[in-house]
Amino acid sequence: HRFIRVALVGNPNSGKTSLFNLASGAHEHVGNYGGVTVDSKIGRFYHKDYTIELVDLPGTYSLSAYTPEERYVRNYLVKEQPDMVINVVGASVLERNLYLTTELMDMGVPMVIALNMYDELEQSGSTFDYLALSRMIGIPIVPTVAKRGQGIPELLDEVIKKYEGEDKREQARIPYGRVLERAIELMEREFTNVDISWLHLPLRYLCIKLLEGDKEIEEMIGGLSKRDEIFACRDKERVYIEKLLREDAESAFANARYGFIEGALKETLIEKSNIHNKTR
Ligand code: BGO
Repeated sequence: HRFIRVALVGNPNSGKTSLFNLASGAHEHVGNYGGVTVDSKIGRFYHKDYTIELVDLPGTYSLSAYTPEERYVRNYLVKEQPDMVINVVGASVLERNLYLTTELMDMGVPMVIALNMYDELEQSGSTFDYLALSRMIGIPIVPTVAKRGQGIPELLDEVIKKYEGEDKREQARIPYGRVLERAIELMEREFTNVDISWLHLPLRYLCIKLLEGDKEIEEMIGGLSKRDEIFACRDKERVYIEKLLREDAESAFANARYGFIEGALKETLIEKSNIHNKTR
């Protein structure tokens, strides 16, 4: 009998609470994971031969360190290292919801996407080739209607499959474009021979966040002996990015994420109002 620790991450109103209640509802144990201003529920239940511990994290639009919710979710993922994340994505507001997905991808957390409110998507008359998106990003996507419990067993099956390594795909990297990729690469070089394994974060993520000016990540690496060189490179690259792209680094990364989402949806989502245009 195996034990899988799963964290639910998603925007407010994506249906996380419904999914949590339906999945863990009538079962064993509901407790609290302590937090000062925000906290999260824990449920434990069985699925097939597994005990699944599900943590419902606070709803959040992003994983920057601006709001208590954002900080809490990011710290939870870094410190608690759940075996798997279920990213709950509201199907009717895909573009906005997928922003968080791109941040989770940067963090390199293993995840499965619950494409929730699938009923609303179907009713809207739009068609979404979510399997094509899944192939594009290398992440399983399972349609769910959380408030009715639909799709939840299939979602948990995917969690187990991924946990057991049956899904051999690598999660895709968000491509940030020539200018930002070059800055990331130069930052990564600054970390040559620097041990960052204790941070439990991918180097690429660290470099992206430093370039974005993330204060929490900056503090995390403040004790490194090479900190001065790293920060000097960061400062230089931020100026360079702003000069070339005519926007600050933080906006440049955010816009590149939205650009990736827009491109991915252009190929996979036909909204009803657009069907006429696209099929001609
Ligand atoms: C109300 N499909 C549809 N159509 N709705 C869903 C689904 C789904 O798959 N899943 C959840 N909802 P939360 P967060 C409500 O509460 O789980 C609905 O914030 C209402 N309430 O029922 O709370 C769900 O935890 C009165 O809707 O999300 C809920 O992520 C009128 O989406 C809402 C209409 O779900 C948010 C809706 C008194």
